[in-house]
Amino acid sequence: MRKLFVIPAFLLVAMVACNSGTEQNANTDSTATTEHQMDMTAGENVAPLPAIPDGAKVYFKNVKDGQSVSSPLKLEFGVDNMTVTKKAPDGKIEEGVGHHHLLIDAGDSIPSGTIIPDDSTHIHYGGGQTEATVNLTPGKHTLTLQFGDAIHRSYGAALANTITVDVK
Ligand SMILES: [Cu+2]
Repeated sequence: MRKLFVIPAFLLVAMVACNSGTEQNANTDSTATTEHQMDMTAGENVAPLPAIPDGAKVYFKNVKDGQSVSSPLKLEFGVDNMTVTKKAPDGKIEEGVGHHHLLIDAGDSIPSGTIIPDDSTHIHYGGGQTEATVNLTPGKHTLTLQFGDAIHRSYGAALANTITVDVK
């Protein structure tokens, strides 16, 4: 007698490979992680976005809004009341932790709970980096530091900070 094996639907959840670091992003003193991680994009098993601790905020430590800069530009990422970690290999989500993302000319924040895109204008620092060097074309650019959780979900505007720089 023939048996039928049914594959549970939850095993078929779409998975997205995560590229950390891009060709546009030249890291000098910290290496952008090149490992890939599968992120769940759907499913009921995903824990809710952790709460944001009181007083938590992100900011660029070494560049001010409106500043004239040169390229390549080194950026130092600051965060208060949150701990920067590597992205969780097992997707384990903890309160008060996450990693930085840099949005280049890509808006002021990513809506809370949304998976942050991974492309040349949305750079993940899933290795737990707190600084990076980026190449920018001459002219004005907006740079947004966006904090996200272990599975790259945005903490939203509350943990984002945007500056405009003028690249000479
Ligand atoms: Cu990420």
